[in-house]
Amino acid sequence: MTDSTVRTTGNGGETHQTTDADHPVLTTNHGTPVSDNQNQLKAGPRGPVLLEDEVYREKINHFDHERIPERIVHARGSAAHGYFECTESLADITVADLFQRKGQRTEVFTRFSTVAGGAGSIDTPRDVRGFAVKFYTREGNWDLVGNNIPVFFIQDAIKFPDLIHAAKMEADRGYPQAATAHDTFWDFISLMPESTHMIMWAMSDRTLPRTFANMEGFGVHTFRLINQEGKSTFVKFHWKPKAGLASTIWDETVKISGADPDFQRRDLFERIGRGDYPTWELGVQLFDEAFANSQPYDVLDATKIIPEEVLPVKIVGRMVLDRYPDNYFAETEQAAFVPSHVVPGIGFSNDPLLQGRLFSYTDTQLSRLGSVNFHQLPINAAKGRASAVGCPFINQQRDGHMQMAAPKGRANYEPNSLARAGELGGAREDPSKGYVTFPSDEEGQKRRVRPESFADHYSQARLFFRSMDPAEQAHIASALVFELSKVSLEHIRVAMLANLRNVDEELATRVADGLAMELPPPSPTAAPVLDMEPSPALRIIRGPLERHTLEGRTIGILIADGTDAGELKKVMAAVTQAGGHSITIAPKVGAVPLSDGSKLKADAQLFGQPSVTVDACAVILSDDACKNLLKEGAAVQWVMDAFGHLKAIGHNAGAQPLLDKAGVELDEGVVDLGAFAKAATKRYWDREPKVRTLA
Ligand code: HDE
Repeated sequence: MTDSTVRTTGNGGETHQTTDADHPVLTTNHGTPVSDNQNQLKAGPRGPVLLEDEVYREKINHFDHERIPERIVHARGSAAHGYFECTESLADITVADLFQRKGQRTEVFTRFSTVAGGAGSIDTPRDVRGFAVKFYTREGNWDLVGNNIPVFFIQDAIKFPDLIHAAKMEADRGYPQAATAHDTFWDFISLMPESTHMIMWAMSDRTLPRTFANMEGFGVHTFRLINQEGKSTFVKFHWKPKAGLASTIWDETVKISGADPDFQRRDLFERIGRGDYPTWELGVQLFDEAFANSQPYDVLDATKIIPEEVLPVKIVGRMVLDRYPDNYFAETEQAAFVPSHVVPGIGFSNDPLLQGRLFSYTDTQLSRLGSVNFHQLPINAAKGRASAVGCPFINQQRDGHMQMAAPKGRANYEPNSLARAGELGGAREDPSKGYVTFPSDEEGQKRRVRPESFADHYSQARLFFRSMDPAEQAHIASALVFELSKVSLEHIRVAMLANLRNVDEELATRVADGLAMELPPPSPTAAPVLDMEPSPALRIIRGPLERHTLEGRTIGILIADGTDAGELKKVMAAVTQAGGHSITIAPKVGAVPLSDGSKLKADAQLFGQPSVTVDACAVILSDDACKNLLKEGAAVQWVMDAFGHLKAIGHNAGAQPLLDKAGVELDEGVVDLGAFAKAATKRYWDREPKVRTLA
């Protein structure tokens, strides 16, 4: 090849130059160098295409097969690499390698997801979020495949296909995508009272997380930790976000979906790019049989929590996500999380939902990834031990579709004695280091039954609702009104109101009022409904994880021609000093002439960066620019939404007419620029009753 080649494109003989020194030679998948990547092989310039064109056929053939089946649930996801660091040894409780030494680090890959929508759906529907962590420990991979909500809809895995069919788009019409506000979902829920506790969470602000970094994560089920002596301790896992819990307001969420369907994925990518690494503490609730037996619910029932006030969460580590994947498909899409993948020192409880999951995930990978060798894909491969054959796993399993390894020797069976003859003998079991299942005593008749201890479906739903801040209670009631208003079959709404009466009379009344319906008699309950002690730890608003800070937050600054350069500089400096990240937003991005004659390249354009995409808003305008923007609906809406979404608004005098036109009323959160950085650290929940009627 020469250094510089003139290539012929298909555009009527137009040519372009490339320097080959900058690029390696393009090849086919079997390594043959390619001479022309612009034209198919033809019989004559205007003649038919020839079948022998391997370069074209291979390229299109590969393209035609680029997609694999998306996940049946949790199809829409985003992920990042990072590490887990043990901050408190659990060596007395478990032999799990990653918990042995304070300061010990273990690589992780963590994927966040929505549940119901397809892979191309929006990031911000009202939905539960998946929170799946793959720990590449030295003793094998441990997948802690949890959610951002500590309970689940159903108690027994046999109902999972029904739940998901009911939640996903309706079978005949193919909609709605990524939304539970439709007949079939609420039909199923109304007939499954065990889902009521989860419904309280699903209708709360928990299903509208601001970003992935602002979510809690939960292992949901009760697991076991097993120590050197073989003693088992029950455990529930919790991830506590360092950035604090934060959610969006429904109207804001809907607008984010239109403005940026990839809002949370983009945030994860950009956050990591800025070095603002999403971080969580890992907490454990540890307990024994005696504690379990003393509670008024069953710890094997995944529709129940153990309130933190009853059993505190002990922090034992932290997870930092500091590297975005190089390739979405190879890593995020091909990552296979399998809850049955545990390591020595971690075991399962008899939770029937967990037990059902232990079968499902490997099964689904076989249809999604298409091979029993999915564990060999780099993202799924264990990293802990380097074995004699150069891979981190070693056994006598062989062959299969897409086998990547070429194990040496004849020892594809065990036991064998080939090592005695100097040949490779392969690996052997090790009773002292190998995984040992906790030998729990089990007895009973084989029957398809639900235990009596799973019968109470309402006490914890009530506990959750009554633990909420009044603003959160209003959001739950309003979400129920919204969702049930989209239910077209009247009897389903009635059934839901009947269930809600068992949760809380006031909630049921508020929802019935919002629907303009009569309250039906309460539905029958299988067990008495208890008034449990409220758990304020469950709150987001005014709760223990609500953080008033600019750290990890994005501040939007609306500017236009003639914006005061000094004022802008001061606001940006104050935001940076407080640990925040600011972006300038202008009607035209290329060059904004400022008051001092300088020109600024704005970070974003007004139409493309509505105020829903930022956490707080500053408006710095010259008198003339403000006058022009009064005629620009996008600018008026920018400010109106900032106010309606309870955000801080900092402004200079020049911006006042725009605020007036947007209906901004003076309150604690509407401040001059000097007070803005402090005001921007929170939302103004007390403003809410002034800007919208809630149920
Ligand atoms: Fe899943 N779930 N699930 N699930 N789940 C899947 O596995 C399933 C459940 C969760 O980022 C699937 O690889 C059954 C609870 C997450 O790739 C599938 C039951 C919790 C993810 C599956 C449940 C979860 C999945 C689909 C009832 C919270 C995404 C694709 C017993 C503790 C992981 C796949 C990722 C994915 C089955 C219930 C969390 C079909 C049968 C409870 C975070 O195997």
